[in-house]
Amino acid sequence: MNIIRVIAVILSGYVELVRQAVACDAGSIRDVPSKGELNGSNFTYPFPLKTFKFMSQRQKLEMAFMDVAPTVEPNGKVAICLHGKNFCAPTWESTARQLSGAGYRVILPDQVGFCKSSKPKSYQYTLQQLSYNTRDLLHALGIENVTVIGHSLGGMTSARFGLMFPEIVEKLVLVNPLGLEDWKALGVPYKSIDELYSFESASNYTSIREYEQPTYYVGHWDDSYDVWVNMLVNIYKGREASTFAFDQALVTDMALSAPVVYEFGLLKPHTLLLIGDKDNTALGKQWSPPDVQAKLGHYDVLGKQAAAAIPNADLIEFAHLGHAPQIQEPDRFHEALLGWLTG
Ligand SMILES: *[C@@H]1O[C@H](CO)[C@@H](O)[C@H](O)[C@H]1NC(C)=O
Ligand SMILES: *[C@@H]1O[C@H](CO)[C@@H](O)[C@H](O)[C@H]1NC(C)=O
Ligand SMILES: *[C@@H]1O[C@H](CO)[C@@H](O)[C@H](O)[C@H]1NC(C)=O
Ligand SMILES: CC(=O)N[C@H]1CO[C@H](CO)[C@@H](O)[C@@H]1O
Repeated sequence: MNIIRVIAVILSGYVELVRQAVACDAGSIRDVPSKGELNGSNFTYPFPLKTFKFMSQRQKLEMAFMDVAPTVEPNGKVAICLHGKNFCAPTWESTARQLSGAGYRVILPDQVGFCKSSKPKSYQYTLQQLSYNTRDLLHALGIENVTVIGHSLGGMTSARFGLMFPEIVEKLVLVNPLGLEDWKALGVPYKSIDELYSFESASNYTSIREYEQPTYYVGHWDDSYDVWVNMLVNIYKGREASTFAFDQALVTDMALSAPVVYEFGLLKPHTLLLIGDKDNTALGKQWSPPDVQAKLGHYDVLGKQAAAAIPNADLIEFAHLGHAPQIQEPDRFHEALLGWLTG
């Protein structure tokens, strides 16, 4: 009897070891506090927070993410929302509430180098690497099929994700994505990573607001936008300030160097472009000569071009909105998004 018990204990120990080895290989997930400082950000996250720990480029990294359960009868679908360069996962809060209220499970990650995720001292940022990290997070959560919703740089990453993993993308939604044009081919001068780093290091409330007001919000400013600027300033001034600025410089270089626009014809998923037409965002516009600036960031034209180039795409335009329609007019934005997803 005792022998059997001993064997059972040994066996269960062995099973646990194997389970841990498998879990470690696929990355591991743990709960972390939603409040307080994590990897250089002290922003309070609106839903329970977890991290996904995994190996990438010979480093142990952690991606912070929120996993929001449906608040009604589940529809069996999962949506993942990818934030832009100047936002973090919490900026999707109201969208996540809408989606979970429609039966979706919603995954909201912070990408590596951003927000509450690891800030590597060096990392080869590529849209493909960010897509792999995102796909591995979904694997670790046992999620097989997703609706991918990406804004700005997150939209550019989503397009790459859709090109790489069409078999797991049920639908693709690009909200004022970056990468609808190839900035360097249009004449944006090259900036070294050191120059980009100095530029990033100088970020403060004023510089971020001055950048966002004309591009994101068509010249208008509402006090409610401050929360997202302060979330970012907090990281630029936080414990990981210089590493964050360096990571952001690498990220800018990544987006400038790795166009997706030439591959739009290869995108397989059913795609929705949600475009604020007054957006004039273009990477490198600030340091380009006036004749180049004049060519860049015409989202009223770029949205239509992308919709024509992507084989199975629908386009919804907001004639009077800028780069962040989900922030500027959440009700109209969510009506359009949910209408398309469920329609
Ligand atoms: C986060 O940090 C900022 C500036 O360092 C501070 O003003 C703010 O109160 C902090 N917030 C929290 C929730 O700790
Ligand atoms: C996942 O999405 C793909 C692409 O839309 C679809 O072909 C496939 O049937 C879906 N798989 C499951 C298990 O829902
Ligand atoms: C904020 O940054 C801008 C541009 O980097 C700089 O000109 C300005 O002096 C800074 N303001 C403060 C209050 O630090
Ligand atoms: C790279 C890095 O510093 N990651 C840290 C992120 O935060 C978690 C939780 O505090 C730490 O365990 C990681 O080391």
